[in-house]
Amino acid sequence: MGQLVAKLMGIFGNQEHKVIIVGLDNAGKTTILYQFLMNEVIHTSPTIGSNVEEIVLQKTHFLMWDIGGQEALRSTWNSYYSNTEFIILVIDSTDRDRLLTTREELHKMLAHEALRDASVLIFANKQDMKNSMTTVEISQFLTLSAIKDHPWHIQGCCALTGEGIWLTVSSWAKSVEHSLNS
Ligand code: G3D
Ligand code: MG
Repeated sequence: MGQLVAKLMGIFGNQEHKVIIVGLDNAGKTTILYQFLMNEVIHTSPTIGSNVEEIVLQKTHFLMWDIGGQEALRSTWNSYYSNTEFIILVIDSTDRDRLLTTREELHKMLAHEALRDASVLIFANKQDMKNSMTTVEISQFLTLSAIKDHPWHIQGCCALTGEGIWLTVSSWAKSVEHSLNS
C-alpha cells in the first residue's frame, strides 16, 4: 500500500492540485477517500459548507460532496470548481433507480466553464455485490461516449477492499503525466 500511496503522491504530491470527489450519497466516496489516505497523516479543514468536506494531503486538496437531493445548495458548488484538475465520480453500481440523477449531474458539471480542463475518473463501485451493473451498462446509461471534451475513464471497483482502485489510479496517473508532458 505504501508504494501505491507513493504513486498517488507522484501525481498529486509536488504541486497544488484540486481533486473533487462527487457522487450520490451512499455511493462510497468516503470509503474510497479513506483508501487513498490510508497510512497518511490527514489534515482536515473545517467543513466548508454543510455538505462539502475538504481534506488536504500535502498540497492536494480533496473536496468531496454528495450530488443529488441537495438542490438548494447546489448553486454554491460552482465556487468550488475553479482550478479543478481531477473529477472522481463515484457510483453505487447497484443503485439503478438513481443513475439518471447521476447522469444529469455529470453532464451539467462537465458543461461548466471552470471544469473545462478537468479529467474525469468514474468508479463503478460495489462490484462485489451480486446485483451490480457492469461498467459497460453504466457507460451506456451515462452516455459517456458523448463526452468528447474531457479525458474520461470508467473502472469497476470495490471500495471496501480497494480492488480496482489502485491500479486505476496509477495507470490514470501515467496517462495524466503523458498528457501533461505532451
Ligand atoms: P458516501 O460517502 O458516498 O455517502 P460511504 O458513501 O463511503 O459512506 O459508503 C456508503 C455505504 O456503502 C457504507 O456502508 C459503505 O461501507 C458501503 N460501501 C462502500 N463501498 C462499498 C463497496 O465497494 N461494496 C460494498 N458492498 N459496500 C460498500 P454502511 O453500512 O456503513 O452505511
Ligand atoms: Mg461520505
